[in-house]
Amino acid sequence: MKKQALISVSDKTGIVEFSKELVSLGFHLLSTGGTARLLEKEGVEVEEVADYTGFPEMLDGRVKTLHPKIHAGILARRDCPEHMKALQEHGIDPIDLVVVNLYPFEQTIARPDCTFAQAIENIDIGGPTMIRAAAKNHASVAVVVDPADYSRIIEEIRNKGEVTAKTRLALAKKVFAHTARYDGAITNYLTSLGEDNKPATRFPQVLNRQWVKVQDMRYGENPHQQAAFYREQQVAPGLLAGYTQLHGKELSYNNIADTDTAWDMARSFDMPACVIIKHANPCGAAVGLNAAEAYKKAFRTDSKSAFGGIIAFNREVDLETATLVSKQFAEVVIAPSFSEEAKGLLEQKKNLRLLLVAGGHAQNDFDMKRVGGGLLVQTPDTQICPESALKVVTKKKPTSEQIADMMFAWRVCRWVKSNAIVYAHAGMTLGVGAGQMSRVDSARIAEQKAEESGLSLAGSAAASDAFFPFRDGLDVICDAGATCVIQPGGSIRDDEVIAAADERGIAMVFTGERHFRH
Ligand code: 93A
Repeated sequence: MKKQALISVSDKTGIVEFSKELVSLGFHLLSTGGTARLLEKEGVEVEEVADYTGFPEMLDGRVKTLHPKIHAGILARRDCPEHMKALQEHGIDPIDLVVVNLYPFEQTIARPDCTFAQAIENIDIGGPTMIRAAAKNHASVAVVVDPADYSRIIEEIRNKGEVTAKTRLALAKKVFAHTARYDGAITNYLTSLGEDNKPATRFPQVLNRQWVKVQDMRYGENPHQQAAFYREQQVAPGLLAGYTQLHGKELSYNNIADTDTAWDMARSFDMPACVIIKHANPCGAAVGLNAAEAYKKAFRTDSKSAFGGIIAFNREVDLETATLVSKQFAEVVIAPSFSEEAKGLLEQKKNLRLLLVAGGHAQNDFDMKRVGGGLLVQTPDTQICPESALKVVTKKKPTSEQIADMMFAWRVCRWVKSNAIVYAHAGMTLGVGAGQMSRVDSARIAEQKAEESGLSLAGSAAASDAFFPFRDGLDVICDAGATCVIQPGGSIRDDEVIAAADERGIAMVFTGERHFRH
């Protein structure tokens, strides 16, 4: 008996060539309306499912393949005499290969003008039913949902006479991931709709996501924890998970976490920038005329802490930059490109990991944070107030140089764990106070850091990620020598803090936006 393949695809990429190969390998093809018409037009011999079942496609195509002659042909156990006898009794031929891809539900709902009715009509019923049946019966049936697998299938049939058991099982796993994702997308969509059936919230009632494992890790945040890294099915250019590793040993859990911050922070600057991250906080960040200058300034902030850091650039790493970087011990260098010479030089360092990542400003749609038995979900903190939105609240007006310093400090401050105080001047951090329970302590630590590095805070700008609840934090900053301060404002004691700034003779601006980071 001829081997039989059922072909029913919405995405018709590569299907004609694939079908021709199947015919040449001796397959009899069954196919649904649109697919059959295309194949016939291209001269491929095919039998319509409707002719085979003796039952027409009906209900505008809602019922095409939902017929026992199809499903029994897929599901029958070839090693079970009763099953095979039942097929014979009912005139059913086994189906050995199922080639299906589904109605494009995700693409349909992604269209801004998509109506509820269009979305519903694009919920595929027959397709998932067939591929689930075929995947269940992978002992005998091969099922292909991804056009990228066509050539491999042809190769196997040609060389081994069949799709091997190993491949059939792999394909079956792909099917259940595929249908789970498909149903997940339907759930996300439906449970995001309002009473009028129009999209009402970006946070669906039931949140479905599919994560694909990139790698198991040797351990997690600590050696006694187990860990793995997952990414989304499609990673937008610019996001960390799309990285390519050019050199070095496997990335650790902490490497990936810190590199994510380093890269996101570096690419948030327009000018050539360098960021050095340690334990999720920048210990130095700077902009400059080029990558080398930015690195020199960033490293200068806190060269002690930079030891073992993660270094990110938003511009190509050239030989000059690589030469400077190679003098320090770093865990990771990430950049949108490396010159050949720079790569050659850095590759001599056995323990340094070099990561290449596409430039771009894509953002995650959601930030997620696990809590006991739950998940906190929010949109990422991508907002940064423009200079035009600054509100000067003191008698003293900032100079244009002070505004530039404050804007830089503010941009850095967004990436520092709260409570965050950042001193900066001339496109370079001078002191970073991170992760303290008291804002005053963060201000003191930032000052201490600057002192240890021999950097003067006289005439610097200071940024505070949230408002000053009292004047004490501001006093520490003034005592340190800063002459301008940028902060959100919004405290019930703003008046007291503004009066303190006036008393100390500094300029202060409010951003109206807060940047807690935990
Ligand atoms: O409307 S359906 O849910 N009912 C079915 O019985 C059925 N059988 C196959 N959708 C059905 N399909 C889908 O039709 C396939 O999953 C495929 O996406 C599409 C191919 O249709 P055509 O060959 O007419 O282009």
